[in-house]
Amino acid sequence: SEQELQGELTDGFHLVIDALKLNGINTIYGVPGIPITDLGRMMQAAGIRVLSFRHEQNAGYAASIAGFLTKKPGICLTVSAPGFLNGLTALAHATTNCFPMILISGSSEREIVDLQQGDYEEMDQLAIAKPLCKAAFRVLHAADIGIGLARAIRAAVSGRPGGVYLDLPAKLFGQVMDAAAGAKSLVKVIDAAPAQIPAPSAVKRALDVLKSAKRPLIILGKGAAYAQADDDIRKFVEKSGVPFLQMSMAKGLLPDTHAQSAGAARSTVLKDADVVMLIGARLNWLLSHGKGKTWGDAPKKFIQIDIEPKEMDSNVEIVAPVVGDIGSCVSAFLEAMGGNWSPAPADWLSTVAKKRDENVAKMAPKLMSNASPMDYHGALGALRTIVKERPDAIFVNEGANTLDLARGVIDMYKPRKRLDVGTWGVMGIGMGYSIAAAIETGKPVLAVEGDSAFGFSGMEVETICRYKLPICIVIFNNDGIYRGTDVNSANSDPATTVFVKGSRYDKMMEAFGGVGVNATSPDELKRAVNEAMDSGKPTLINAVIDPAAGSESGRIGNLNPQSALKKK
Ligand code: OXT
Ligand code: MG
Repeated sequence: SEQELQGELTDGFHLVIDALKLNGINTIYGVPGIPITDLGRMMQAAGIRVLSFRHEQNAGYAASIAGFLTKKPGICLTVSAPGFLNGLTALAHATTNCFPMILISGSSEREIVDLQQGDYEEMDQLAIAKPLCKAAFRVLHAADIGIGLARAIRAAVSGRPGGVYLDLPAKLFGQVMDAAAGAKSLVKVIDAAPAQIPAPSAVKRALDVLKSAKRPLIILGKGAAYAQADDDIRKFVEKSGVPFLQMSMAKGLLPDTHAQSAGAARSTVLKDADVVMLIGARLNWLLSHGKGKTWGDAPKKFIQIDIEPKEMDSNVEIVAPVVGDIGSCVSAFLEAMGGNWSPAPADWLSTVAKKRDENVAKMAPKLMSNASPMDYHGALGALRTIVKERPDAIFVNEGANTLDLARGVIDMYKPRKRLDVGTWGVMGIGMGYSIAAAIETGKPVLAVEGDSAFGFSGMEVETICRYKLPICIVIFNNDGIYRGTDVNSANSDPATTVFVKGSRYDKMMEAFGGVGVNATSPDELKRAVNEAMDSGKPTLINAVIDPAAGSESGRIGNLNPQSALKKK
């Protein structure tokens, strides 16, 4: 009670912990060291789950995806300068992908840093973080810790979510203050992400445009998945009768096998649609900026639903902008549609379905191949069945061919089950995402990784074994980046895209007590994955893929600049 606290003291360490707990933050991803080692220990003692990683970037990616999965800011805790910089990539990634995250870094003596006198790990971290995140704050007085964290939480989750940096100088932790005053200084953030209700006129305008369409299309982005408005989104899509495309991390919002799914008729719907409704999807490079060859010649009208007003008209004209949070917007649509909405023209839906079924049928035989060494389709055909049978498992995916082909082949059945490289197409999210997904959801994780992609975070297999997480990693080992067949004819160095041939990544897992398997055929792969998913034991399967099977940059080879002078 307040009376008991009279005369008692608290300090920065305890106030940080109390402020986090008061706001329901009970999991931290980080790497210990000066000046936050004791903070980590004390957090753990106070009942916070502190996941200790091998590299801050992986802890940061874990925090970012924890934010996506929970709508609460994922927290990454690092030391100063180098640790901070290691975490910063993930913070920028969170901001780009609109995931709520807070990077908390210890920092060195302000007086010395500002005079540039060469302190231990000297760096003006606040200034460096600022351009890479939504907001950045520094707390200098213990009495401001409560406000500092409240501001960080609000900035991370309200409006369009993103990354926030919170700078805590070493000196802050030891600062002592009266315990009662300290307790009073803490802030429990109320309604951290207030609903943003769309204007009724905007809702009506959007529905009028949708109603006028002959060939409408709905595109669901990961913003729609983030919203956790799954039932209303499904109701809205079904009531509209409009074919839908799901961006990579939106897959499963509605099952990929849904009658209205246009996932396997992507180029057809993008070209031929006359009205396109974007829900939590941005017209960035992944959608060819809403123009050019991908979108065909026929004129198009875009309706866009996004929480960020500045998103509108970013690439092309948006004839019906609807600004608000996705949950509020979609429920407003449902209400405004009323009881007698006539669904999209049936001939368009059947044209799309026909194209989709053709593409699915074309791919089917490739997925049956039991050839050894495996090609991508043979290996993915085996995994596709496993995911179908285990729709609650989380599917993590990175690589080039390993990513692009898995996206097409592996159907998702439930929302927020597919986690991948996101807006930047970044390699290195694999183990951080897998760890956070296991921790935050308690569900088993299947991570399908290119051998290059895995290398960016591979050391975290030790972390996975240490925490005994139910993660099964499958490495599509084709001896390199895109392919394992390049040759350098200039000298004896290997080509820049190839790795040691015949590597056995499974042995890395065995080194830490996990299960390692070398799989050379789809049957072996299937058996090993099923066993891992049943046992929940940390497992790494080295899936041997034909080094010649992949293509340059997977599905995005067109983005490589070409030299006109290149020797043939
Ligand atoms: O309609 P059409 O005919 O067009 O057909 C489409 C669908 O309709 C159809 N489809 C289907 N058919 C049948 N059945 C089903 N179920 C079905 N579903 C779909 O299939 C086609 C394709 O569909 P899709 O995929 O939806 O459409 P499309 O056209 O591909 O979509 C466009 C995009 C842009 C939306 C999509 O391609 C996309 O999301 N792409 C993301 C690409 C991406 O982000 N790639 C990662 C980056 S690549 C590169 O940068 C790499 N690096 C460099 C690097 C990076 N990234 N990061 C860092 C920190 N450092 C360096 C590196 C190092 S990749 C990489 C490593 C690669 O090596 P690995 O060993 O890891 O991997 P491997 O390649 O395996 O060796
Ligand atoms: Mg590879």
